Amino acid sequence: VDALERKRMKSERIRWRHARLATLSGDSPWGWIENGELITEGESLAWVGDAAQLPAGQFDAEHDLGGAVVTPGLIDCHTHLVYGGQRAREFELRLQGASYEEIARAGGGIRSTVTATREAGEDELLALAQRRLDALRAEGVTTVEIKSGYGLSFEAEARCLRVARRLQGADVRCTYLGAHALPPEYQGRQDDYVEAVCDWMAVLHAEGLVDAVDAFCEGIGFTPAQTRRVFEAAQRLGLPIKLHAEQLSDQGGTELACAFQALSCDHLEYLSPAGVQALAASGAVATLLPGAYYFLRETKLPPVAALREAGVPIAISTDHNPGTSPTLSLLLMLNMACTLFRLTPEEALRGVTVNAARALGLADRGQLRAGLRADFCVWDIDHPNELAYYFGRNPLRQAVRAGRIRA
Ligand code: DI6
Ligand code: FE
Repeated sequence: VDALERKRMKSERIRWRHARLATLSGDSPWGWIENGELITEGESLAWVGDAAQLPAGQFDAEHDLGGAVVTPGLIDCHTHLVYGGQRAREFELRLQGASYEEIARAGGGIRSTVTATREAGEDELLALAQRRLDALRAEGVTTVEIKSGYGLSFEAEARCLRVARRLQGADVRCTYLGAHALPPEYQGRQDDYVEAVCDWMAVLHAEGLVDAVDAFCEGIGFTPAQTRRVFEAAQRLGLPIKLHAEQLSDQGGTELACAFQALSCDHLEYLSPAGVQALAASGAVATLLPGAYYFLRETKLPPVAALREAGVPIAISTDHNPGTSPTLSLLLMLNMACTLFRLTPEEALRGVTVNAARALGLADRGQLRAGLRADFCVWDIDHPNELAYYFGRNPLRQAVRAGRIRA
């Protein structure tokens, strides 16, 4: 595409008519517009509204959506998409009674994926991750967050982040999760490893590979004091933070993260009332991960009613990873968020659009509204509640990313 053609595409005005819009904007249920239309201008939404109010003007093209339901493009705001190998054997061991933590302490778990990831070349990791991303994309994901954390050396973390940056077909936000587990070469030297994680962070950031910083604050992960050091390093670099918090126990990680203006705290099964209040006061998003809850056969539910009561925005994500959530279906997570966590279908959809955008600090997407990016999905359904109703069925007709119909 030459420069002139690019310029033409940038300003192309396209009318998308005969749509039923779940804008998720405003206060009405679903932000619903029954006789809706969209106008895109290049990569952005120029107008969204009722067909009766369509502004006059010329269009470069028109698409008739035939009354289909349109939602914002889906956002998977917490994944670990780049890694080598898989852990089906560990799943078998857990089915025979071993716990996730026992396996981790015995040197399996995250560490076994670290070994497989270090052995894989960059192009091999890219091919594996691209296939996983394509599966997410097939259900309407237009933006995805991807964490490092299976390299755990400077070189291997950099390789995983480079792979994330090279992926095609969705907007990728890269999160540095060096503090995911202790690599074997640092055995017995946790604090030295945390120092290394902070040193690497500055270099990786200088190379343009980091959009946010995360840590695993847990008995089998890092202590609140160590997590604080990671956050301080992020803060010095001006990087936003997120946290794997209160997944297996209440460590007070949420309160700590909120003191650093975290974008989100994720998992939260063991979140205390004080943690709920910290989230509410700071405005951080609570990201719930029903896939990990299900796959670990957890019984302790995150405090959804308290979060709702306190007005904490709730996001939903796959947490795709080989150990605790090997799913590649964000739509399945909508269903599980309702059946397991008792979210409403509307809350679940907000969790993978407007609130997921907020969990990534992205103000330019997540709703259908003039001025935002033209990322949207066209679904073969009659009502948006069907997105959470089906499981194992994909009603996506087409996805539009930055104004372009995706291949
Ligand atoms: N919590 C999780 O559920 C994943 N990471 C984390 O900190 C699991 C990672 C794995 O088991 O490979
Ligand atoms: Fe995770």
